[in-house]
Amino acid sequence: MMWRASVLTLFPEMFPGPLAHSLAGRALREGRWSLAAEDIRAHGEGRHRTVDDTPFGGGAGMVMRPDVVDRAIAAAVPEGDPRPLIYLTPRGRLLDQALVRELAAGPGVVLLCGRYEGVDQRVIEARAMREVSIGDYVLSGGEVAALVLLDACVRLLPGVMGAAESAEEESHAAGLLEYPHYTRPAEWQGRAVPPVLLSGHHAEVARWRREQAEAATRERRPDLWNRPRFGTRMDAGCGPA
Ligand code: 9D3
Repeated sequence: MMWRASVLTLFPEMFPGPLAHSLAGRALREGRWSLAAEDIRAHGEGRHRTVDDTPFGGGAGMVMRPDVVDRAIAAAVPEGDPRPLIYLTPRGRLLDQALVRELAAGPGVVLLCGRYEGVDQRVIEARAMREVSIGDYVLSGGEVAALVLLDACVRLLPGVMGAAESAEEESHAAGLLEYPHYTRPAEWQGRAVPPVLLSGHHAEVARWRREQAEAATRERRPDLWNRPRFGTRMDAGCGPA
């Protein structure tokens, strides 16, 4: 079956947005995945279609009502739908490539985008939502985070990327930053390409790239560098003490 994404949002016009202009957009037109955006406001209360109210206990901002969010979910998701329901929130677990792979391997996703201060906790619990954040910075709502999650998942779907790139993904993305890239011209504004890349010595090129990747990871991402990596025999006690 096709991988299916449903997005619950107050801004359905934000979808597919930038995804229409990339690999994901071509795959969407080719029917390799589907996208449905459900307008939460269509399920709002009263003549003004109210979706939010003031927080119990006081404090700044507004909270999305559980009854409104629940009706939007009920309208978008039939009983027994196997897709995980994911609430994009700064309180969630960090999105990483392992979670992306897990979601891409499943039947699809239902994404709830919050606005204001967020969604009433009771509907999060009642609907057993998984809570996901895309990083430690403040966005104005969940929509851009939903677009990030979808882009990351869709490029892993069968037939979306070339087989070569997919294989690359499997072997290479194992915890190192990439080496730097160069193309023509060989000299530009007085800057030469590293000579080893023009040498034709494939083994030396491979060694230089690995060294560059390791140096960049050590300097820029000590969190990745100090994480146990497979294929380095770190696990066999060959790493730093
Ligand atoms: C005033 C306190 N804010 C917490 C830092 C509240 C708040 C900030 C931002 C409440 C909601 C939001 C909107 N953000 C998202 O909906 C969001 C998000 C994010 O801001 N950063 C990283 N990942 C995500 S996923 C959804």
